[in-house]
Amino acid sequence: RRSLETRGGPPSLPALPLIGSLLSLQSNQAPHVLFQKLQQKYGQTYSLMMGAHTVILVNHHRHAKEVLLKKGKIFAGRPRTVTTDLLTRDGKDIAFADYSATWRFHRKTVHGALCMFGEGSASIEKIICREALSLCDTLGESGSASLDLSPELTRAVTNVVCSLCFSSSYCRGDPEFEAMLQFSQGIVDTVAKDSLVDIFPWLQVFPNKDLRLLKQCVSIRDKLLQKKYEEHKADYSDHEQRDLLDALLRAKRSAENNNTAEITTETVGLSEDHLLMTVGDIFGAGVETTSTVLKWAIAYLIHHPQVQKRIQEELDNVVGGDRPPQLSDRGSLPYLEATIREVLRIRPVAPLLIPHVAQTDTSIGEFTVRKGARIIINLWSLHHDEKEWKNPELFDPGRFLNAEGTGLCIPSPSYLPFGAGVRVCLGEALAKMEIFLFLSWILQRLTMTVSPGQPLPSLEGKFGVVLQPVKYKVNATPRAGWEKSHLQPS
Ligand code: HEM
Ligand code: PLO
Repeated sequence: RRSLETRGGPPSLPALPLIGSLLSLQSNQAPHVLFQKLQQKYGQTYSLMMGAHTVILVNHHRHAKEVLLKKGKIFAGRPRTVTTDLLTRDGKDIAFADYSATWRFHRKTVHGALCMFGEGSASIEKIICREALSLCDTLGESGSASLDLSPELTRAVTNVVCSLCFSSSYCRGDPEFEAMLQFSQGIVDTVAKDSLVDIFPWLQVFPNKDLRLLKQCVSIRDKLLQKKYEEHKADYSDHEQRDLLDALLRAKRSAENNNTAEITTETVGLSEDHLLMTVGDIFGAGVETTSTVLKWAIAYLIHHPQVQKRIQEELDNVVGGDRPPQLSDRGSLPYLEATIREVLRIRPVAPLLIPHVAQTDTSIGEFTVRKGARIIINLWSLHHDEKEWKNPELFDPGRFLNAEGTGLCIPSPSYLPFGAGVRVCLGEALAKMEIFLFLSWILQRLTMTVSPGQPLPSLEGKFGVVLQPVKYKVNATPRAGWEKSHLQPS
């Protein structure tokens, strides 16, 4: 009977040919594309060995949902890898921490703090709009010069997450901000090098140069986090919770004073390391993900001026020119919302999510899975599945509109830009608010183009811990009536 239910493990790649293909394809083929192609030979779910670890690749939404939702808790573990251990002091953060009471407690605390911000007087919406105004002013002043949007977009999203985490922000040219740009890119480039699955340490081709760079960048980041931590500790008050770091400090204090209760510093792990690594996660995720989506969105809008024009017409009709867009407009701007969904489909920020680990012996579909197996959900395959998406490489926001073009829909179950289940993205709501507000403010006031003769932005992603676009330059031209910013912050 048993053999009827499960057929043993998934089809397995021979180990040696995989090494060969990984090494030869490394330069011109990103892992998510390679893993998508290997389906043709091995089926939608297959396994391979990476060092001593069994890795199972899931390329279809049915199995992906079984892993993330139906068996979410069984698959809620995370692997330890050389680079993420370096980044997070052996998994003392949220994203790269294994399933545990400590992980659950930190996730809950951060979630609570973010929710509180939504309502408070310094609401997230106000913070984002302040940064959107400053961003639009800077871009509008660029005149006819071509500029790399990346530093300005990054400063805007950094300031949002800085306000949330530390109640601080950066001015243009702030040396601390310039340093942050450097170390964060260094971390994105190197943490990604083993694509989170420990391929290279095993093959011993992990270049020491990269590991050294990662250590350097992590040490600069840690000094910055430590500085913020000391400042907060110095003027902490039980009566006022200014930001996320205060929320974590309060949780730490109450655990320290409450050694009889269930929540003690030992049981939930509220060491200084845990606090630092947790804010480090939110800070890093807050900056790198949102800025990446904005860069992809603008790159696609430049390739598809008719989409940009239709969003601007929608904004003109719904918001007009006398006030800036606000969160309550979100429901009335379906075409903009559909465009955001399409950007998140065609260029998912985390094309392989973060690897999951089976916490017990279990199964995926008819395949048995052993405890400790690493599971990679290939979101790229889900979002580019030809059976689910007609012409998947075509950028078409219309996919997410109903037949009349007046309302939104999710046309396929093969769509999970933020993951799902126990490990679903913790910043989904925040990210959606930011992307909506930044894009609507920009497109109300400015039109993005490239100068005649300049190349269009490349749409080929640079694979890493986030899938980033290659650097490009644009012209930001004020629209009629917006030649000089005339809306002051309220
Ligand atoms: C995890 C996507 C923005 C914080 C994830 C995962 C994905 C994702 C796919 C992994 C889910 C899994 O492993 O199953 C995105 C996208 C974003 C975004 C597409 C922007 C559009 C943010 C922001 C924050 C954030 C702004 C910070 C507030 C996190 C954290 C985790 C996570 C902490 C780890 C959750 C855990 O392991 O328990 N995100 N994210 N993300 N994200 Fe995001
Ligand atoms: C980005 C570089 C920072 O310096 C450190 C950092 C922390 C959290 C990571 C983030 C980096 C990349 C994007 C990640 C995020 C946690 C969740 C998020 C991996 C490495 C995603 C998209 O899964």
